[in-house]
Amino acid sequence: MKLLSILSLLFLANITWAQKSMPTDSKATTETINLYRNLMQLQHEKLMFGHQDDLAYGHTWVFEEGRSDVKEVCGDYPAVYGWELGHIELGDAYSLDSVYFDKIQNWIKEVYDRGGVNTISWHLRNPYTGGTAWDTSSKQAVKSILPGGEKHELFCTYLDRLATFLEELKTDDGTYIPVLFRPYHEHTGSWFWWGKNLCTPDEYKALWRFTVGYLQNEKNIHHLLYSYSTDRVKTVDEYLERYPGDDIVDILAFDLYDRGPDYPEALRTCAAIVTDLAKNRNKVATMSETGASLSENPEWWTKTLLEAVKPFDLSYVLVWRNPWKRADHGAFGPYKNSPDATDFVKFFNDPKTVFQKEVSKLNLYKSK
Ligand code: BMA
Repeated sequence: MKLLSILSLLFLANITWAQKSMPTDSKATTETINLYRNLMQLQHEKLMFGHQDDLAYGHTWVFEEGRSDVKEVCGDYPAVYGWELGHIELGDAYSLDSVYFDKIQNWIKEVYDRGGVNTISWHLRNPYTGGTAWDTSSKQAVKSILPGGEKHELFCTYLDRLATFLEELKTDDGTYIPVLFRPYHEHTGSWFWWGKNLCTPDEYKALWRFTVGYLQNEKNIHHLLYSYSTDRVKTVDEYLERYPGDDIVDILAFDLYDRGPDYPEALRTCAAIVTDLAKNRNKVATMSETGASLSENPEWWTKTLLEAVKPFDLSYVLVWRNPWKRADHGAFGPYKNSPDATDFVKFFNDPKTVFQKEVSKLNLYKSK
């Protein structure tokens, strides 16, 4: 009885605390503040499920209104949706994954209307070399786009185009739709031009600070929650080495793919680091990208992923895309009759996980 009352007091304290928290942008819109507070609260109880490009295409289809591989397996859409803006900086009509940006805007609105959560990643081209996000041929890229650098003006045009896309994320009555923005991710590795061996910690932090300042002050954008997202790390120091600051980051995140037997342990290490930091710094914690070879591991959803993350207060886990172009890579989500489909239904039915129908009832954009 005593233990129960202590637990309920702790639970109430979490709710009160969460509902008083503020995102870092002092001009954040009401819906953005509400989303932040509700994410803060929900992470103590539930785990939302997310899927990249879920509404855009799937294992064997592309651009079919209403379709979703996840829904075809478990009867419900995800709660969280990842969208990718690579090539928006070029002024192109569609992304590096061949998805039209105006369609992405419509899906973001649809998700918002249903009470789901949208998150945006950005594999932007290398402004220094003109190559892809994976062009790591020069260590000058980040330095060159900071104020005073030779590519600074070009980089500002990239941010201008990004800002135009974000500015258009409005409902019919003009309410801005909050999104979780996750730029310059996996920077603890060195496969993107903003990665660890390609710039100094100070340059990386300056890139973040310039980006946030530009979007907020020059572009007047105040419907973003900023997500700092490393790749696999082993220590708190490694996680924080390039952290741009509590004053501009709302969400502490990590990406971690299952590439072998050390995955559950690595996942527990990352989840412990990120959730502890989030608790102490009053932030939201997420697993912003994951995925596995599901044909080799058909019970991955419950036996590996859920088992490892269950003890931690993570807001969501998002699995990467189910590409329709076979050459890209395998599907990281389930699809109809996929080898992991039965296990995914168990994952869906677990009381811990949250999908679209449940998230709709939570009113994440309303004040509690
Ligand atoms: C990667 C892969 C690529 C894709 C990129 C951006 O992880 O899925 O095929 O172009 O993300 O979405």
